[in-house]
Amino acid sequence: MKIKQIKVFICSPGRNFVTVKVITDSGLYGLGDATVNGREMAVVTYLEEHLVPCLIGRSAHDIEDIWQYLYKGVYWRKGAINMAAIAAIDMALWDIKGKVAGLPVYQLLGGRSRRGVTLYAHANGETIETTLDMAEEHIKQGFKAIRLQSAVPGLNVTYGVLGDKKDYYELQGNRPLPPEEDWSTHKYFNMVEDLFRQARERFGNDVQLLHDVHSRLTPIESARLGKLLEKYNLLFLEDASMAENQDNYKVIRQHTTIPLAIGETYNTIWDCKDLIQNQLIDYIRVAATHAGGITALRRITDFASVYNVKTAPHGAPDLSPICFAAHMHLNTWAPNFGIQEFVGLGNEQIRQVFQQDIQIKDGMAHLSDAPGLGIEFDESAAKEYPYRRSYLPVSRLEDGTVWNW
Ligand code: EZ4
Ligand code: CO
Repeated sequence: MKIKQIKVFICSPGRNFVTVKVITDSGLYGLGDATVNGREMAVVTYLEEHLVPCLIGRSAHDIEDIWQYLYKGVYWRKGAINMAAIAAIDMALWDIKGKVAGLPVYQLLGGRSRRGVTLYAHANGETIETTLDMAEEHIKQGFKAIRLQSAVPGLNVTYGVLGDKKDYYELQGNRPLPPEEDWSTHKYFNMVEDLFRQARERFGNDVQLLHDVHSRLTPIESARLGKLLEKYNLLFLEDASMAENQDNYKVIRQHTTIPLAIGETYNTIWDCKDLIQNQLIDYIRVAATHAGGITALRRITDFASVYNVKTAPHGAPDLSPICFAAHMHLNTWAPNFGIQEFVGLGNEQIRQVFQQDIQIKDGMAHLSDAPGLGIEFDESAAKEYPYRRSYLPVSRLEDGTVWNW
């Protein structure tokens, strides 16, 4: 079964997605997600100009060989654009293999390890009270784990919070240039403990709580935050600090037992190797789209299991439903799965373009037994939503210094 054609699509059903369709001479095809938020066209060009010509005529069954060929063969290893392109091809090939076998991909990985996939929902608001009102809605719907993000008083916009202007990065409006947002660590510390204290007062101890720092703190500041929040019993603290230097997490670990999670921007196992093998983190959050597909995530997952690190795949809206499907198969299989981030199954336009049968019940997600990844992509619906250039925000300290967004 040979690869006959590879199509690359970019569409914007509310936000931009890059989708790859690998078509074989048997007529079977597979789908993959190659979206890199804010840099979409770089991946489209990279695929069309550099990867696709090398793949026509190869056996669609050689998933591992194709992965190695694209990874080792490029010489310029790693990188967000390169790894997203490899990831999309890889997902599509797993999709094809599942369709040939007549089995969902999780069966090819080793079968089911659990009844369903536990999700955590997002609650965010302009005040602590409205954040907790949203959390209460999720709890009523059956969610057992909630990420809390609340606006920092005195800052123009806060990461993860839908501001007055509704200009939240998740929506991707008309953004000819990156918007800019303020950051103040001092003001953040004045808010964040109250958020979790009030959450525990209101909801008690059963619900699992999470928080995303979005890399705004230095390691010693993260350590201080970890100590402050230990008594509120978080499932994990996400992206407490940047970890290009993986030793940063040693500083945090020396001071606090708060569980730590990181990895949504990572592209390969090498970005998290030290963090995992030194047991400096508790959850690895790599995404199939950004870290090299199902083949790469399976490898990272097995490596992490040796060191008691669980998986908690990134689940933001800029990962397409194809990536979510890939995560669902990995999560259903992985013996060391932890939790899946979840922001809903997309708006009406997204569900028109990407069709899949995933059931959400009592805070868990369940796959159908459709073969492959179990997702369809409607090419003509996608054409109705043309690409629009859009950027993630840039962060600055109050004196104008560029900071981590
Ligand atoms: O900011 O996916 O946990 N989720 C996140 C995300 C990221 C976006 C960046 O494209 O941190 O919201
Ligand atoms: Co995050």
